[in-house]
This record gives sequence, structure tokens and C-alpha cells, in this order.
Amino acid sequence: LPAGFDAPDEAAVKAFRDSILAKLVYQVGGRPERASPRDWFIATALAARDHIVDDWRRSNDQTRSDDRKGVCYLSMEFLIGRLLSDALGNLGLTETARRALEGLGVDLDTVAGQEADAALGNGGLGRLAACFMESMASVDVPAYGYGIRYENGLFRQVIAGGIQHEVPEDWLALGNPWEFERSGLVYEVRFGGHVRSEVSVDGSTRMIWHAGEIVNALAYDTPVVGWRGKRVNTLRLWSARATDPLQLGDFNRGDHVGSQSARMRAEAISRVLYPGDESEAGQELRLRQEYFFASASLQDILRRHLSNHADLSNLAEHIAVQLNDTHPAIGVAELMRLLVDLHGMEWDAAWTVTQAVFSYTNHTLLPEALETWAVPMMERVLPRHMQIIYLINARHLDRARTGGADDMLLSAVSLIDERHGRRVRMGHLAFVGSHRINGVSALHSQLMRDTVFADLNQVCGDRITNKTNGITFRRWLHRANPGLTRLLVDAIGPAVLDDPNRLADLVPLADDAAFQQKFAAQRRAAKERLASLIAGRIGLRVDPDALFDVQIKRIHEYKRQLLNIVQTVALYNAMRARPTASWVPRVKIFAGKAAPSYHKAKDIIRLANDVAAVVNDDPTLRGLLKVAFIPNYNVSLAEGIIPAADLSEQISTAGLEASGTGNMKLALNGALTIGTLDGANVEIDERVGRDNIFIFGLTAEEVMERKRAGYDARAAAAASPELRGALDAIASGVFSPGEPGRYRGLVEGLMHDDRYLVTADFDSYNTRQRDVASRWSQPESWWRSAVLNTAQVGWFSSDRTIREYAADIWGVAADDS
Ligand code: DL6
Repeated sequence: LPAGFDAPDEAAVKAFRDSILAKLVYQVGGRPERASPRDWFIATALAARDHIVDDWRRSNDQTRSDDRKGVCYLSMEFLIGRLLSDALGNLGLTETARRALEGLGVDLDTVAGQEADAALGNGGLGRLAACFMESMASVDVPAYGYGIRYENGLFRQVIAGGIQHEVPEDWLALGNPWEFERSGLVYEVRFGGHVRSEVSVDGSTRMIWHAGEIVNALAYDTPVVGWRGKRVNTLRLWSARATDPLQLGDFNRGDHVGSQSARMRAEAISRVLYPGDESEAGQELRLRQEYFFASASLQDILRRHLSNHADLSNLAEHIAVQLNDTHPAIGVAELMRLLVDLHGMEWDAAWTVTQAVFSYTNHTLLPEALETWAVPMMERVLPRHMQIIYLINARHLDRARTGGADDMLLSAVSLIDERHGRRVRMGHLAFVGSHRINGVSALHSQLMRDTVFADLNQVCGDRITNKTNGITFRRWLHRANPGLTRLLVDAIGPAVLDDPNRLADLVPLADDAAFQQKFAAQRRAAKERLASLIAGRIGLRVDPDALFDVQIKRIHEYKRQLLNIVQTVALYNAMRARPTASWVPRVKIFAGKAAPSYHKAKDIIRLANDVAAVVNDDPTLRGLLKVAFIPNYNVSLAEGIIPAADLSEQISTAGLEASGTGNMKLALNGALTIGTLDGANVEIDERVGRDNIFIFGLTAEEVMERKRAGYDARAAAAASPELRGALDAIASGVFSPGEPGRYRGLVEGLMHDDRYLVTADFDSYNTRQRDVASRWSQPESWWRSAVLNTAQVGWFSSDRTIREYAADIWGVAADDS
């Protein structure tokens, strides 16, 4: 936080300094005169951690003594990024730490910059989980986040020759001062083998799973500090360990590699996030990962419950388990197995508990992203779970049949998809095993009801609800943009730090010229910082006075980076045709990773870089248009770009972006959105007002209509000279002179099957981009809108979202301040 927000006293500064020094000497093993910035980072983080530990214990003790219901958030991804500034900021210790380090001749920002970005997520889903963890601690909801401690996380993106290369991310290489290894907290996770029914001594029959392989799950705990240190929750991540790491006999016989193969196989589970799944082995590893963390987490949840309560029948009164997408959905079958097979509960009682415990968040309706597992693989890897899924399905279909479902409806709602080889539908499993299913924006939830989950929702009795996503303002405003935060506090008072709705007090200032200027000055400073980051990373000089037009997100066809690039080319053509016209200077900024096996997305990255190479070097443009693709998009890079963005590109094909959260971060920092009526854009539009946002393109309904009618991209291109000119330039090799045919296939593909309707929305997007330019030329109007964006998006705080989950889905108490 900016200086003065957490005014430290001298005694506190001295104590913190002593603590940092002690950590440096006794834990890092360093000497102050020779310590590297990295050493100082570890020492500072350890000193900060000491401040957290007592509050952490207190939070846990209170939850236990007050017997409060808690939340377990199961997620394959927690995209937490760096933690030092978050922890210090939430504890009110930023200035204390800054002054403590100053006394040692060390700069806090340099130290904070040493921290590796925890790459434990891919995109929105993972970052949402991180925001939720922080908000749960901030609104006093007792919570555990459960996931995987990936040794290498998501890959690091390197761009060479315009092409994405994937390099292992080494975020743990120099140690992680935040985590506590819980060597006493290990669970066995089983795989493979076979199931036999056996008669127990009391004469009952039980299904016994004789596993073929056992892997240990070892817990690592990271404290998650809430705003103003209100409570500290736990992020518990599992690391996979072999039960028998070394076959000593084989090793001594000379098979030094083979003797460790069991260890390699086990440890592969917690090695990387999203291993390539083009091969069968890759798919199996994904399934092993999902089961590994779901099983370890549920075993841990039951152990914790039984340590405080006599039996499991009241589990749902004490614990709510949220499935973050379908990745942990196998947990539904696993909880049934634990309750029925291990704890001897009757099936129906166990099912009642399971449904009451679980709820499921859906994050995408894209058919290719809805997980299914081939039945033969499930039978091989998780034979007992396959049986349980069949049993769940039999009862589920019986109920549906009794309710009048015909064969077509039954096959649509079955947990087994019989159409393309037999596959288990994990979304269906999560749905039937949950009492509430939510989408992440109003539009998305409605589309869930109307399309993909319409049948299930009908059969299961309206279980779908909406919880529009949110973001934590502590990270995405206070920490990412301290200059703007300081300005807001000076203008409307410090209460805005605690209550995001107070941002609305800014509304009257939107017309105040002096305030607008201060607002613009903050942006200018952030743009200077970003300009030097761009120069440092890719050697491109950009003008901080230009309009910074930003599209930062995973690279995906539906997010339509291609639409943006094609429009960039159209602008380039227009500028070359009329070089002396008064063009608004613009920097098109892109950042994002493509999944390693997503070839079209990788082509889009290459095209962006190829267009950049030509545009940036063209002297006819007089530097008025620049294109920057900044490599290796991650949380820290987002924190650098967002405060500097003037224009936020949220241009997905309507109906396909579940919510988006980058849209909220950018609007909060005062960027104006150019976007379709998709996901949470719709709700941003409602709040900021049509005068302060640039909406274009087909609506979700129109998109469906066009697709039903059969869309013809060639006709659209023929009718739009600017679109045709841009596509011709790309296809004919203007941007790939060394290989003129490089993008012919891409453009032909678009003409043949433009499933994301790039060509359909081009003209309306291009027109809106012209509106953007003319608004930019009227600074008063631009900055008025910018201020109104910041002022009117307080509702998108993840504290609000979490309070809604707490009240409507989890049944847990949260503070309501
Ligand atoms: O709900 C968080 C986030 C949404 O904001 C994005 O709109 C959505 O694309 C993302 N979904 C995923 C999962 N899979 N896919 N594709 O990351 O969730």
C-alpha cells in the first residue's frame, strides 16, 4: 500500500528489522554484507510468515471451538502469483517492512521482485480460486483450499522467431518460504488392481478394492491471510511420493534408472499442470492427478471431521465442498467409496450426505472442454469408482424414468455417453452429486439452464444458480495500482479500502477536471513503467502517450485474438493508404499462453508476432502504431499491464466466455472496455452504462441464430473491403515475407468454417475501434468515462461473490460488513 496507509512505529520497524536479520543469518545462512536480493527476499518472507503463524493458529482454534461450518475449495489450479506484497499488505506491514529493509540498505520492491510467480494455474479458473481464497479469509469464512503442489506448474512461455516454445517453470528451484511441509500428514491414494466382494465376519458383503499401486500424498500448507489479518486460512497442496522410492536390489545390480521408476511414476502426478493429453498415457496421467488430489483431500476432510465429531452422518452440517469445475468431480464417487466401503454407511444415507456436501461450479460450456473419461480407462485406473458411478447412474436414471423421462432424455442425462465409445461425463457426475450447480455470470448461468445442462436440470429439479465472478481488490487495485489507490483514498477517504461499494462516491468527481487530470497522471505513470518493461523484455520502444489497447488472456479461438489482429492489419492498411491523416497513436498489447498442443492458438501467437515485426518497423507509420506481444503472461505481468491499460479488449464470440475476470480488473483500474455482450461484460455494461463502454457484435442469441442458418464467411469478406484487404494481406504473406504461404491455410480455414464468427463481427468491431479513437481525441470525455468505470464496478469484488456463495450455496456464516 502507498506510504502512510499503515504508518509503522519505530519499535515495530526495529523488531521487524531484527527478525529479518535473524532469518537471514540463522535460516538462510547468509551474511548481511554479502546477501543477494534473493536471500533478502527469503529472510523477509520468513519474518512476515512469523507474523502470520499466530493468527493462523488462532483462526483454526476459533473455528474448532466455535464449531463453525467451513468450506473446502477443491481446485486443480490456484494461480496465486507472488505472495509477499499480498501478505504484507493484508497485515498492514508494508511500510514497516519497507523501513526495516531500508535500515539494512535494501529496497522492498527489489526484494519483492525476487519472488517466483507460483504458476499453479492456467487462466481465469485458477486465478478465481486464488481470489476466492483471499476473499474467504477477508470475510471470515473458515476455508481450506485443496489442490496439487506442482513441482513445475504451468510451462514458461518463450517466444523465439515469433513462435511459442514451452519451457519447464522452476518456481520451487530456490525454495518456497511460504509453505510448511506436513510430514505427518500423508494419505495413501490407490490406483488400478481389481475389486472383489468379500463376506465380513458379521456376514455382510463388502466390496474390497485390491489396488495395484499406492501413491502417498504429502501435504504442504500455505497460509492465506485475509484483509487486515482478519483470519488466516490454509491452502493445502498435495505432493505425490512413491511408497517405495528405490528398489535397492535393482540399484545394486546396476539398474540405477529402472530401480527408481516407481518413484518417477508416482512423482509424475505432481510434476506439471496440464500434461499433454494427446497420448493415452497423457490422458491417464490427467485422470491420476484428478483422483490423487480429490482422494487425498476427502480423506483429510473426513479425518478432520472425525477428530471433532462422533460420526459422518452430520458431515454436511460442518463442511461444504466446492468442486471448482469438473477436475475434482471424481470426488463424488470417492466420497461414496469412503463412506460406504470404508466407514460402513448405507448407500442411501451416504448419497444424502454426498449431495448435501458437494456443490459444483461450471466454468465453460465449450463442448470440447467438458471432461469425459473413456470407460475402459476408468475401469483400469479406478475400478471401484467405475462400479460406484454405474450404481449412481442406475439410481439417477431410475428416478428420471419414474419422473417420465423418455429414452432420448435418459440417454442425454446418463452419466455415460454411449455415442462415441463409452465415456463417463464428469460434468454430469458433478451435477447429480451436488445440491447446487452454479455458473459464473448471469448470461452463462442462463445458457447452462437453456443449453448444455437443460436436460439434467429438468430431471434433477432446478439446481442451477448464478454466482457472478469477482476479483480481490486488494491485489488488483491496492497492490497492483498503489498510485491510483492513494488517489482514491485522498479523494473519497480510506473507507474505500474496506468497502468497495464506496467507490461509487467517485461518481461526482468524474466531471471534475482536476480529478480527471490526477487520474490520467496515475495512468501516465503506470504506462511509463509498462513502456520500460516492454523495452526490457522485447526491445520495443512504445510511446506512453499513445492509447494502450490491451488484450491479455489465454490464447483461444473463441477469445478472438484473431479478430483483434485482423483489425490491427486493417488499421495498418488504412494508415499506409493515408499516412498523413491524423491517426490516434496506438499500442496494441497482447499477452497470453496457448496450450502446447493447440496448434491454431499457436499460429495466432505467431501471426501476432509476425504482424508486430512488420508494423513496428514500417517508417510510413511514423511510430503511430505499435504491436507488442509480451511473452510469458502470468499474474505478475498482469499486475504490471492492468494499471497501464486504456482500452480493455473483451471480444469473445457472444455466448462462449463464461464470465471473464480480466474484464473486471481492467475496468476497476479505469480502462474502457471494447467488448461483446458476453459473460460478465453484460453485467459490467449494466453498471458502467452504455456511454462508458464500447459494445459491438452479435448477441449470444444472434450467434446461435447465425449458426443455425449456416454462416458464410466468404460472403462477409466479399461485402467488407477493409476485412478483405486485411485477410488478403495476411494470406498473401505481407507479414511472413520469408514464407508467403504461412497463413494461407489460416485464412482459408476461416473462410471455410468461421465457427467463432470473426468475419461476422469484424465490421461492427472496426467501427467501434474508430469510436474509441475519436473518444480518445476528446480527453475530458475519455477520462470521465474512465473514472466512471472505476467508480461503478465495486460490485465485482470477490468479497461480494464469496458472501453470495456463503449464504446461498454453502450455508456458512460470513461477515457482512
Ligand atoms: O470462472 C473463471 C473463468 C471465467 O472467467 C472464464 O470466462 C472461463 O473461460 C474460465 N474457464 C476455464 C475453464 N475452462 N475452459 N475453457 O478456465 O473460468
